[in-house]
Amino acid sequence: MEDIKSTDSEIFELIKLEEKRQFDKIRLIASENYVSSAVLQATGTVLTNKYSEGYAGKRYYEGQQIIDQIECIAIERAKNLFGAEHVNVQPYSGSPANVAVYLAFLKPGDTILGMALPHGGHLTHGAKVSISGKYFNAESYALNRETGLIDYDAIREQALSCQPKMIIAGHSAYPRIIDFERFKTIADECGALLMVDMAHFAGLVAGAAHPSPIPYADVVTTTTHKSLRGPRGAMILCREKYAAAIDKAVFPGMQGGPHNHTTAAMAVAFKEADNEDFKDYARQVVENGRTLAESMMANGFNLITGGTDNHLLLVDVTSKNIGGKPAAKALDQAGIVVNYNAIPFDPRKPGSPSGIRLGTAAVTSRGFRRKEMVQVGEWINAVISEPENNHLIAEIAADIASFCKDYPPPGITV
Ligand code: DSN
Repeated sequence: MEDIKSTDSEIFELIKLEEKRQFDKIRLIASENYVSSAVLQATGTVLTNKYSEGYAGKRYYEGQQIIDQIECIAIERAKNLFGAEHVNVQPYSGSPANVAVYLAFLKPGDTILGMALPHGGHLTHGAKVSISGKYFNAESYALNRETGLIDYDAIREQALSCQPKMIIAGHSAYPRIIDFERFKTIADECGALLMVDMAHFAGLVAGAAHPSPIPYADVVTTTTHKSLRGPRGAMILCREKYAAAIDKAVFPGMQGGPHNHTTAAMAVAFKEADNEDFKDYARQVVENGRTLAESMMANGFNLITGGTDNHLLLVDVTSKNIGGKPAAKALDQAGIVVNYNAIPFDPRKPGSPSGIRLGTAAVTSRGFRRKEMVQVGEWINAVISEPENNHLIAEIAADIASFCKDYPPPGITV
């Protein structure tokens, strides 16, 4: 960092402060993680200097002797890790990856059916404010009002009635495992393609701690930076018969030159994910989710669906006489970083919803296990029970900063 320091001390200081924030706080945002130093190093290389529109062996600029090799390695590693027939590693992130899939298979005005945003779906699964809701006839499915679970019978009925061209499974805030086979049966019955967005749980799939959608879905998208613990980026995995359509949709359909430094960092992350240590990590992420759920419920919190099967928990905090937003703000002050989140059928507005979302991918990367997760649950309860007790919050923040010193995360040496 010496060169940043001398060229731009202002940005240098801010990077150091963010590094310290990530070290000192308990990061429970379900989509975040800590990447390794190796992944960080790959993102900060001269690969950022190169333009490479096209694909290996078919580029529109010369000088691709090295980039072609890097992209091919990333693709082969992703194919092996997930058992996919074809992979495109060029999408800049999850939203462009999803839109590229729509571009490959849909025409404006076609019907798509995805999980409703307030029920845990992603913006790009058909939310009206997103391009997916503006350019397509986006229908959305709700969760079961009583259980908070996906209601496959209701989705089947809705799909048979609205005849979507594509059904989207996957989520940003659903704490349970999805029955991909059931989704495929529904899609086949109404003649739809099945897309699975596995961004949140891709690391669990890679680590064999979650069922894989690959055998069932026509196409799978994922970011690479959540539970998969790679750089900010995304990929699309599909059957060979869709390879040409997907590649054409990503480039030239959606994007220009791929971010080669990101592609290299992805390759490094896929190598890191392809071993027994990563399997242990993925299992521990799920185990930590279960422990945190138990600890939260023992402290009187209401968990949507009554628990978790993956890395995330959705907690209705209103029984503690607080909304999701003030709860998240108080937790942040205390050194526990979460996001406020709508719960299914939330009676409150999205800007001030009933819930908070918690995730265990990042804290598991820094070595938290059962004892630590129980302690985290206790701290969350203490803060949410007295969100205006500034003295208590300052005390907990100091305890957390001291506690975190014993759990140095990957990629940070403070
Ligand atoms: N923003 C991500 C999340 O937090 O789930 C989804 O893209």
